[in-house]
Amino acid sequence: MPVIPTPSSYIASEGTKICFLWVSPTLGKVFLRYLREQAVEIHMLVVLRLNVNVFNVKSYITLYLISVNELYLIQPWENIQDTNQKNMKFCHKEIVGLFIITVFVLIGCSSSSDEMQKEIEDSASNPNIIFILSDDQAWTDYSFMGHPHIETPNIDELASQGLTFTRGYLPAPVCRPSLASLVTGLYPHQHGVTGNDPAFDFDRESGSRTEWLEARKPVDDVVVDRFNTLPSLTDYLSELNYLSLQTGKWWEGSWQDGGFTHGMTHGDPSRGGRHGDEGLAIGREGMQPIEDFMDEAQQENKPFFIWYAPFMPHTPHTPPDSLLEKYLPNAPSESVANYWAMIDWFDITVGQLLDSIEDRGLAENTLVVYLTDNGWVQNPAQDNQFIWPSKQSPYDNGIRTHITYKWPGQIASRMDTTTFVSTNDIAATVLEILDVEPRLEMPGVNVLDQEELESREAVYSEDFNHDIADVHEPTKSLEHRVILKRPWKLIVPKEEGLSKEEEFSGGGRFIDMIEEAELYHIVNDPHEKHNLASEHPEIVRELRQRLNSWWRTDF
Ligand SMILES: [Ca+2]
Repeated sequence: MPVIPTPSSYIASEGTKICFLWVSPTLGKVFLRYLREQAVEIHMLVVLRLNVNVFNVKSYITLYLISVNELYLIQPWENIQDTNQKNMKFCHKEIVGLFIITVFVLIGCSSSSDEMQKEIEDSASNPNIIFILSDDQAWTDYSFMGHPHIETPNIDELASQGLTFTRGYLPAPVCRPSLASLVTGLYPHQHGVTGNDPAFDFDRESGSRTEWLEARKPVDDVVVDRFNTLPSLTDYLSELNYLSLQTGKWWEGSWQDGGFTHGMTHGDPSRGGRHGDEGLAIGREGMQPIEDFMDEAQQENKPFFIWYAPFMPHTPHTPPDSLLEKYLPNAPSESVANYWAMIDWFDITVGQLLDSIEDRGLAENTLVVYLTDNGWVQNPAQDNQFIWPSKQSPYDNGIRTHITYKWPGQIASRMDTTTFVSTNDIAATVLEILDVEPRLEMPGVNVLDQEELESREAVYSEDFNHDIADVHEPTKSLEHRVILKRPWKLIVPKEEGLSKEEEFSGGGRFIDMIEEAELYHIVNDPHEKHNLASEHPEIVRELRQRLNSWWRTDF
């Protein structure tokens, strides 16, 4: 993590020309670029970001500093409550002066707003972006990844047409943290969404599902409100004039809360809101909301972003009978056949979506990104249940996925089976494509830059309890940290304060922790059969040091 300067250090430094803007980081970047082109001498641009939730004073203002090539978020989320009062005072005290300076600079660069507008208009040439998100599927469970029975022709074709990394890693082995990382490009310990549900007292014996959801909401709002103060891809895209559609899984309130311009998920617990509600109909009940949205975006001649995160192949495993019958003869059990058939069904919907893009003549100007949010190994003896190790585990069946970037004519087709990449790279790569510099605390790299890709030494992952034990200290429920440095993978359990002591309250279930660090030659041993920790203590030591220098837990 970079050293984050405090506002006062900049105020105090003499001779520094500072510009303050009440806009967003993206527009701040555009403005700074213009100032540079005009050779206006300015050392620092401060962007004061107004958050949408005006009733929550504690998260009202987020403050950014943009230096020559860097963007600092002054208030990382964990400090918001502690430092907010100070920053609010800072903002009030300085506001008149800041306003005058801002006006002065704007007057001095009289055409700046026109230039900024032009930048926005230029964004009409930006590509459409589609995220296709599988939900609960192991990295092995595709035809092109070698599965002997599951048929995924559409996802296979997508993978072959794009830049596909078969060694992709998720920042978390469970849905909600993984998706939160995808839209922010941050690890869970940075964005604070570490589990699927908050832990809270509730008698599930006597209470209904709706009562549980309503009791959950005020606790969960701490997580959602904090998360929504962070800039996300949807914010950047809105500023670049995109229309954006949320479908399927979404945990952080409604689609409006998530910064989308269109969406399906309302998030209201009295109507079943938790992780997608009405959005979960997409795919299983057809693709019409996406078709309608694309109609509108094309009519308005605007670039668009589609979040396609259907509840597939996720439970309930309820495939059409024809697909189940297709897999029953080869599957070891009906439970497994159901899971395989769900993957096939999901693949069919992916084909429908891609065909529609093609039919509309949009394929050439559309970036399609594919990934799974976390893994899954079907329990052969029990419908809709997984077995260890898969989801909720730090093993590859929990955190590995292939990642595809397809953009015809812009991204060369290539199957990369060796480089370790992270789904945190997706946000960084998309921002680079949009000519928006990623924030410094974003750990991902632009995967289209081969040099940048090859110079990265390691990627990481974090495994927390399914439930967030303490929403005010979300990292307390950590279970394992993971470092992947080719050809090795090290899994380190949290040494103390075991989260398994925490109460379980959510929709998931408790998973055991490992006792000692485990080391795998993950290139030669992709299914993690041979723990080599005792044979290579020096490698364990070196990787553990790297892990600690990345994110040290000291609680
Ligand atoms: Ca999932």
